[in-house]
Amino acid sequence: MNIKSKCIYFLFLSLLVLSYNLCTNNSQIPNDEFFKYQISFFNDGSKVTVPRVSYKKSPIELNPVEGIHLNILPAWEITTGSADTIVAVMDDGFFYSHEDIKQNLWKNAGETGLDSDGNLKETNGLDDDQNGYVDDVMGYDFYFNDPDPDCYIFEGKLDSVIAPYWHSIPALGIIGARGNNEIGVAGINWEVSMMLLKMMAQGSVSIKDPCSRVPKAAEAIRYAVDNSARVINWSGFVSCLDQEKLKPLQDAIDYAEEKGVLIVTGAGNNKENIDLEENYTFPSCFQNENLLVVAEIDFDGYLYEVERDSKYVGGSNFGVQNVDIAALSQNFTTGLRHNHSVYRLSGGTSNSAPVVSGVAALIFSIRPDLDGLEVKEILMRSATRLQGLQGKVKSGGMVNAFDALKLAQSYPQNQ
Ligand SMILES: [Ca+2]
Ligand SMILES: [Ca+2]
Ligand SMILES: [Ca+2]
Ligand SMILES: [Ca+2]
Repeated sequence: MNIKSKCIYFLFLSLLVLSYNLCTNNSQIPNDEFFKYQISFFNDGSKVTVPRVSYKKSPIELNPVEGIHLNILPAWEITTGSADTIVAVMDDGFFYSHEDIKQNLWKNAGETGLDSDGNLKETNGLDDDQNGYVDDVMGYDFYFNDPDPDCYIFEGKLDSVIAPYWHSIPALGIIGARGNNEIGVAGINWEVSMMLLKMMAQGSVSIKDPCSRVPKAAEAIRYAVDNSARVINWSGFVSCLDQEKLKPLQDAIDYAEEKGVLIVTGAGNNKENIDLEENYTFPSCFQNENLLVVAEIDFDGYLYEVERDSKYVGGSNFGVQNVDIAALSQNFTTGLRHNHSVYRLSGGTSNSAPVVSGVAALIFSIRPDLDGLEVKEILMRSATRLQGLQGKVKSGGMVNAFDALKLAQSYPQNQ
């Protein structure tokens, strides 16, 4: 883009924001540096150029169809989230010192402060809140069975030789990068409490027995439920099809369902119909009412497909029985590069699921009396129906933050 077209582009963006302000008297445009690139959250159907990453010139032109966005600006008129809402994030490990994430992390109140000997509860080697886990102040590392849900996927960290793992970083930013703090991006929730549950659902390490992850995932879900999470985002799966070995996971999801905890998962990226038994993936294909399975759409409103000239093959999974709703996955959000906080364009159903988790958390921030099944119903009913999703996902629609919050406001009170 030359200087002139850059100027026109930024002038256009300023006008877009200004005209939106004038039309709605809106004061909720966040001041975050890269909000202008977050067109998955809000756009007016104009072509925009977005960098793929924040640290070098790598523009990509995105051409959204009008109306294909999260519709977040009017939603932020109603709420920008609350630190009282706990969202558990299950993933492979966390770069929790990211500059735009660290402010919105859950702190276990029972493991903070001083114990009776004057030692810090978070490092005293004791299970101060007697929840079964020692020093679990920000969540837990179920993979290595320690309280630090770090982003290293090999035991002993080996910081100097092993790059930290990045998979969870966009999910955290989409759900809850701190908004309106002048740095980075705005999460769907400007404030929220994200609980970090490391369980290595997927990743670059080959595992001899994929079912070995099942008990860790089950334990993570039970931890989230027992420690007051309202939503669990699991942008992953277990590559296990053995029903007997899957039983602990099924039991844990049943337990979450009993307690009204919503579990949001990505549909997967194999461009397959996961209603067919040969394509089943878990947990997405369990039949629990508290599971919300998310497909990925492109800016044209159709299921995402990898470009035909790409060397990769793939696209969003679908299935009118097992996939519930869709969301844009190409979000400009938090990233990680050599232990540094960066920002980048995300993709894949791992990054459409947290969009739905983020909106669920917004709903809980104004309606903490609802349970996860009711919030799922609100998300399904308020989804924007799209022609490209008919016969592909159960709701036939993509998540719409403003419509979801409007419906949540009028949803009957629980007695
Ligand atoms: Ca504890
Ligand atoms: Ca402790
Ligand atoms: Ca650890
Ligand atoms: Ca920010």
